[in-house]
Amino acid sequence: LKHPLINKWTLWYTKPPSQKGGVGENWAELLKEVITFDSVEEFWGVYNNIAKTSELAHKSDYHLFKAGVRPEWEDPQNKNGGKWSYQFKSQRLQVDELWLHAMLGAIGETLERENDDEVMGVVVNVRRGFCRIGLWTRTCDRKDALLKIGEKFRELLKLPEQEKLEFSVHANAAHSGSSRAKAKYTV
Ligand code: M7G
Repeated sequence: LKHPLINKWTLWYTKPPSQKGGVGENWAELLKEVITFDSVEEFWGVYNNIAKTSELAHKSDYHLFKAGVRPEWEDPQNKNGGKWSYQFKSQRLQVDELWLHAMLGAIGETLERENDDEVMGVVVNVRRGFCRIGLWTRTCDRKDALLKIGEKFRELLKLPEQEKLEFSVHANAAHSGSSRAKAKYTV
């Protein structure tokens, strides 16, 4: 018996560049599609068989996106969007738990109201000395809907009062070549 998910989801992985760098090492070539699933059981099957985020090398990412949406700014369904993100000093257990909660919120569709149609996917970035968890949305100026989603994401991650979640616009990140674009909203 399989418990169907409302949407089909694809897991992606960003491979860290090799030490030498070189040809075939740009963003698009490091991004790998892993698997697509549409049931709770398949989700756990995948989860139990891949490396934990805390075991990944620096510069790795996992992305869990709705099937048919590439986890990139350039995708037609992302190009007008943005992301909520939370950056923190990585501690093994914390990142694994936050990432699991983020994925469950996405596939369980608990992050938005039924007609919002905003959530594109969730991402975890493993970087030197810190991690970042993000939630990508389809648009970047539906303030009320986006703030509600940010609040839900905060609750899901169980962030303490003093921690901030920031919303940034993909177009700005793409322009500045970095994800550290200025925050448009904060919750
Ligand atoms: P990041 O992984 O968002 O954050 O971006 P970081 O700065 O903490 O590592 C790192 C780099 O990856 C960017 O400067 C881009 O070169 C590349 N990159 C990241 N994303 C999400 C994209 C994307 O959606 N499209 C393209 N073309 N490059 C990206």
